[in-house]
Amino acid sequence: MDNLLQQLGLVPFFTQQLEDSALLQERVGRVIVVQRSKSTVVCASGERVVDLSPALQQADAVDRPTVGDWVVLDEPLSRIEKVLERKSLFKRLSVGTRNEIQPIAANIDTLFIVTSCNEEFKESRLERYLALCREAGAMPVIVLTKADLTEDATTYVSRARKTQAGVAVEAINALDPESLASLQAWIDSSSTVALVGSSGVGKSTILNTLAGHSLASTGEIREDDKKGRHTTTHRELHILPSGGLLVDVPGMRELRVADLSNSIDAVFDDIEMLAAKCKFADCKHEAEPGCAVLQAIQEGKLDTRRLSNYKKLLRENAMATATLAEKRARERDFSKMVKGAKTIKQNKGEA
Ligand SMILES: Nc1nc2c(ncn2[C@@H]2O[C@H](COP(=O)(O)OP(=O)(O)O)[C@@H](O)[C@H]2O)c(=O)[nH]1
Ligand SMILES: [Mg+2]
Ligand SMILES: [Zn+2]
Repeated sequence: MDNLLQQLGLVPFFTQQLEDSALLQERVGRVIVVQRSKSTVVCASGERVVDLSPALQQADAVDRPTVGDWVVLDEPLSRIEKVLERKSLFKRLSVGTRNEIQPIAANIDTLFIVTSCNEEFKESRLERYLALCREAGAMPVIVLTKADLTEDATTYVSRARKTQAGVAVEAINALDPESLASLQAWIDSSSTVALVGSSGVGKSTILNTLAGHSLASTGEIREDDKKGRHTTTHRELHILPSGGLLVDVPGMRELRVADLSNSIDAVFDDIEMLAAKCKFADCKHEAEPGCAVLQAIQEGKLDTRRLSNYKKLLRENAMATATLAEKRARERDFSKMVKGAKTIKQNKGEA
């Protein structure tokens, strides 16, 4: 197997999906950038900017290639013919009214959920990311940047640890290579890590410090206008000199959830465990008698904020999931109608 493909994280999970191993020599590659209809793919022979096959152009957003995907190109190496089955996929419900699942990064082993040791830190946002990470099938690490700018990084660490039982938390100074050694432990030679988090928390700085030189531009964000200054405009997969791959995912204002009630339950398994002890099986933990969850709040064992965020995520998820299901049903009906119309036309033609 080509060394470059190995460096890009090609593992048997993907090669096993190829009917013909000869494809490996030239037509298999990994998507490192997606911009509108063009994708940049690295193959054994190098980097190419390619289009999508007509079938992929028509496919649902979630089935189209995204950064991190392994793909098979056509013979002239000018377009993507096939997206190989993904090991994991970080995704969200699209912003706006289209209500489609939007893929963010594919085949991610570890997700660095980046936040800062300052007022930017919000448990509720971390819990949302953790549910999305669990759904993606990646391993979460909460990375607390700007630990050098505060006296009490340990307070932030213990707050972060409470967002999910057993979750890994690292406090760092993203500008200091020595401080990043703790992160290096999570990046082995064929693994892919995605950096997510709000704008300005230090994602690009982490990438640059790990790379040893500037790969992505970094900068202060302007607080005075909502536009901010988006220093990273696109998602890109980078090979680190020490091995391993890193995707810098620019700050996303909205991370809408859909189709992930099981993952939400898993992140909040402390609440789930308490709920099993409620008197009523369908307890909503609002004001019911014998509610073990409310009792835990009274006893100071559970945070009101955590319970309301749990309910909020479940509500948002249920609404989005219903909207998606409706949309899928409408699309099915429409395609049935189109097929029906075609059959009528054909029958008439034959008569
Ligand atoms: N002192 C300090 N500054 C940091 C740290 N991480 C990021 N910064 C600074 O915060 C600003 C935003 O960082 P950037 O990497 O562009 O954030 P991004 O939007 O998440 O990619 C830059 O000026 C960085 O130098 C840190 O751990 N310590
Ligand atoms: Mg950036
Ligand atoms: Zn209850």
